Amino acid sequence: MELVLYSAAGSNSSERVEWALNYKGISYNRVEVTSQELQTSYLAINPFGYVPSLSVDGVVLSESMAIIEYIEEAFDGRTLLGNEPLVRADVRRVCEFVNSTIHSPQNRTVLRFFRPELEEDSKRALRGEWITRSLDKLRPSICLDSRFAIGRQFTLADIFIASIYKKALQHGSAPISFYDSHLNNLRGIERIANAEPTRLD
Ligand SMILES: N[C@@H](CCC(=O)N[C@@H](CS)C(=O)NCC(=O)O)C(=O)O
Repeated sequence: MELVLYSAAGSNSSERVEWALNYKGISYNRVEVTSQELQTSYLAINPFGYVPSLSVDGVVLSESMAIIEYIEEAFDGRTLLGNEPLVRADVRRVCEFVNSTIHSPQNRTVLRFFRPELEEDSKRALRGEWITRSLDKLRPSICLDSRFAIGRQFTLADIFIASIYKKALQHGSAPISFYDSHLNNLRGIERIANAEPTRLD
């Protein structure tokens, strides 16, 4: 099976998929898509104009959550969703919150549409503030049973949370000790740390 991941430096949604693929030990070719290509030639691959996309023997999948669900179903190995239905639902709850509620409104294209008047610095500050406020809401319902976000094992919830927290830091937000600890715990586990895509921080 030939996998090609269309990704972009600094893309939060792509980082989730890369981290999952690396953790599961699935090999793929990574294609870097430039900002210009996103709006031109790449539209033939993904008409949404967003990365990531994953080509599986020429069939293109898009939307990070759908891609990761596919990886989960199509490849054997360690689950990233958990084993129990209730745990899986909880992992999906966190991923959905991060993907839809936290990530989408601070997406560059969304902000450009709704707040075209903002300077780049103001946009960054706003994006960071939105992420940290939302992470505050998430905090009481995660890491209750272990240092992992949900349950007692590493899941997609950890990947989604750690990636969006790093994005807030990249936007210049102040560190949050709870999320620093969560990230450092993940980085303290070799298999997880080795799977983390190249760090921009
Ligand atoms: N819901 C989509 C979001 C994808 C998305 O927002 N991708 C961003 C990078 S993280 C992108 O391609 N942005 C293109 C742009 O801003 O022009 C997913 O989960 O894959």
